[in-house]
Amino acid sequence: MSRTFYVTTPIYYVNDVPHIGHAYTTLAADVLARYKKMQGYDVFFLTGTDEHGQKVEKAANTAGETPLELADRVVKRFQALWEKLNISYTDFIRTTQERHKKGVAHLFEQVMKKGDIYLGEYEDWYCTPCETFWTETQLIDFKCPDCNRPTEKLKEESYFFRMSKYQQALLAHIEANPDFIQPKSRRNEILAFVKEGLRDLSVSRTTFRWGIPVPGNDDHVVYVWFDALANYITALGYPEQTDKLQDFWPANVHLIGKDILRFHTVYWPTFLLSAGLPLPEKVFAHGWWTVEGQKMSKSLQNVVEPNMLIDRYGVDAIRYFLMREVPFGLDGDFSHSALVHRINSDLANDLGNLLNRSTAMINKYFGGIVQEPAELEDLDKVYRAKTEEMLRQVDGCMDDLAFSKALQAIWEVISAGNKYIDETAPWTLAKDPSRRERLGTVMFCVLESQRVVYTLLSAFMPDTAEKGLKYLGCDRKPTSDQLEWGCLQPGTKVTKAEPLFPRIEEKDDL
Ligand code: ME8
Repeated sequence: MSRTFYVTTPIYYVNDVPHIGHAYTTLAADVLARYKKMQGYDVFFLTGTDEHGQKVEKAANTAGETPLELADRVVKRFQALWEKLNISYTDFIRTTQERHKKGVAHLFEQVMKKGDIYLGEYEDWYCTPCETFWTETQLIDFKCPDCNRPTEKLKEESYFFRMSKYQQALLAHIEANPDFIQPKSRRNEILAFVKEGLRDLSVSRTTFRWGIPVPGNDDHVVYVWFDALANYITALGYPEQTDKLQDFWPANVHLIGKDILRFHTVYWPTFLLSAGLPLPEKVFAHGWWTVEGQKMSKSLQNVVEPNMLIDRYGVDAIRYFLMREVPFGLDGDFSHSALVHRINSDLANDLGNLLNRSTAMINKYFGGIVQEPAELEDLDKVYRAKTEEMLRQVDGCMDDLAFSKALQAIWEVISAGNKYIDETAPWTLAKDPSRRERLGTVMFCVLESQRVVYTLLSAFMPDTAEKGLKYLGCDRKPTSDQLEWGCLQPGTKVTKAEPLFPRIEEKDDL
């Protein structure tokens, strides 16, 4: 039986067009999905859009469209961006799809049957951008404690979910599963929140219509977060006991931004506990991107538009930068100078140069043909060991979702490659006919190490990896059995590489 791996992104609201923050989460999921696929896992990678709720209804009114027209239009923007960013998702769920609506209604009924949903009345402060109710004591100057925007007092009849009933069970689960919420700082934050006690949660609305009707009471629509979170199972066919649901639920990891941690680690698990479904294995909350030191916001007009970046710098430069620049889990800053610096130093200089000089040399010395290596000398052995050690390191990093650290480990081997060439000085060996076998061995080592590097990089930079491997004469789809030293076949024809990443002059970039 094959091993399965299920990774999800948040489903994005359609009242906003995609920006670099959305691209970040989806890209991280893609890198993980590609890595796991390469490792032989049967991967299900889910993304999609969150199309119900007051926020979307309001945005549609402002735009003079129906909510569905707005959603249809914006969804295309998301899907086009994911294509451009080379995102290999398995399924794209929209919460307005029948399959989803049916699943949400069923989940709601299940929780109701359990006696965990009751009708009551709500009077509290509501933050529309966050779609969240707050008590008066939670407000800060009557503003939302999460986003600092004004709240309004709402009174409505509402269905409530007995979240309080699951406080102890959730606490026990978090305590028994140290990896359930990551990183650790986020886990501590949620532990403290749950320990303070959980209030019952309003899970329906009557003040607007744009949502899934509550089963048996059309005056209410299901609360948008109850609706949205269920996407992780409705996409697998829930409530039908499909093979997909059996194979992939519980998810291995929900990737989210830190802004929606509580929804994923308190609301969602308690809904699942009530419905008698297993909890996801891990919820990982990454940090927040600012832009040139400032919060990204429409009013500041500093929203970083990924399409424009990809057109300007190329998709893999952006993929590399986002994964490399900031340790996953921490906040980070996006700046053009940092991006240009990474492209020039890591991609053009380190990665590109190594490929250029080594493929040029083998063409010059051996007509591009890989030679049978002789016995390895100490320098070669150290280089080989470093390459093999990188494989172990990257594997550990990917388990921890430490993408930046994984790339760092790969770049150490790339730097070691450039140093290896300097130390073995193939141009000197080439002058001495008696050292021809040694020269062939040196060439073998530097090409073989890069073959392993590009195979690993296929998770991060799929197009670049494909190009690199092609130059190296390997055009098989990267799989884990190629993640070892010694796969490069003597006799392989290596092509002299064109620069993979041209250098960018800072002044060109204004
Ligand atoms: O919250 N830095 O959707 P959303 C990093 N529909 N990541 C960012 C970011 C930034 N500056 N801005 C946004 C919703 N993100 C709900 C989710 S899931 C069942 C429902 C990313 O469109 C990050 O992943 O507001 C964050 O969690 C997500 O976009 C919020 O997207």
